[in-house]
Amino acid sequence: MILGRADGTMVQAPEPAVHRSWPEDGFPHGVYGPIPDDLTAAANEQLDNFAEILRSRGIRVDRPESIDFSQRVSTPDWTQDSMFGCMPPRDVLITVGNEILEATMCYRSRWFEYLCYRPLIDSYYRADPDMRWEAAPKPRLTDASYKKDFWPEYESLDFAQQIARVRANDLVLTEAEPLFDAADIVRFGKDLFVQLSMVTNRSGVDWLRRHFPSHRVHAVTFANAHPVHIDATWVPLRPGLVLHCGEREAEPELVEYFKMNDWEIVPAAPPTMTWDGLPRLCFCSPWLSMNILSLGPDTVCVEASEVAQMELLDKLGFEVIPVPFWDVATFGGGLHCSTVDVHREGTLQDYFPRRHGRF
Ligand code: ABU
Repeated sequence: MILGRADGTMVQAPEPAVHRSWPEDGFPHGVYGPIPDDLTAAANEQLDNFAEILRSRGIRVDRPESIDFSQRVSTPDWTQDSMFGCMPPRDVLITVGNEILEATMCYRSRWFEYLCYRPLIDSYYRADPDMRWEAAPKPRLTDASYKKDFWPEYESLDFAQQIARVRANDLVLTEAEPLFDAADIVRFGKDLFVQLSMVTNRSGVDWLRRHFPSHRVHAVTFANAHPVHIDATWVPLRPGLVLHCGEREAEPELVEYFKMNDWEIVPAAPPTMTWDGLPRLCFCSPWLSMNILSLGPDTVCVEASEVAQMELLDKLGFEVIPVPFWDVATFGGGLHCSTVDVHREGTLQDYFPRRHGRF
């Protein structure tokens, strides 16, 4: 596994893809800078503890290299006043079979984040002659990639209007070029489900479809007004069992596809964490409670205070490993977000022999 680091993470400088505003914590919109040291130290402590838990299970844990995320970065097309960090490697990298793919990303602050992982990827590539190392086309991220004045207009809509926009994928990204975050992809063997979101557009899904011709690549949406990554919404637990954030309704056609292929859809337990209780400068939701890391078909790592989630998984027959992790949320996610599984045992399976509608 690769496990991220909190060091040097920034509240990033303003950019068109994202709107950040935490006036009560000293970061009103437009203000950027390093996340305070006390938050970074607390997150690193939990990350290091998680690394030890994984190692105690015989898992090799590799860590990325932090770089100076406070630096201004530019391409011939734009200049961005800061980078972000390297805590959620899941956003940047995905392993499919013997391939590691670097995602396009769509934040200018994250355009260069792949550099943190290059030493690791290079070492895997040299060690394994069968490994495929791929990078999706680096996007230009000119203003043409973003809808102008999207955020104030979108925030003025009510929930129903926002969900209509989500379902139509009429969000901040245009279709000027393929864009996706790796964490919007969830793997169910031969089927890859890709969430259309604030960070993934239809062109990105189309690129993935052409890139993985041996897989079935499906674009999906959920009733989440701020969709960013699928891994706290639709989470495979083991063959035939998927965990669903019931608050974020799935498309009926997706539900039917799973049911007709004999999958059980289990609603996740309500989070113990509340919106008010989230750590400072956190841009994730309490649904990180279901952002679990599966170590195999019988074993899952779950945030240690998410008692209801742990009980649910215990009842479903899993060995549950509690891992304290809420301090990491500020840095971009939970147990799944913070990791990339580089190597797993097993072979490619087709879990969906029956077709349905567009699936
Ligand atoms: N990858 C983080 C997802 C967080 C959320 O959906 O609430």
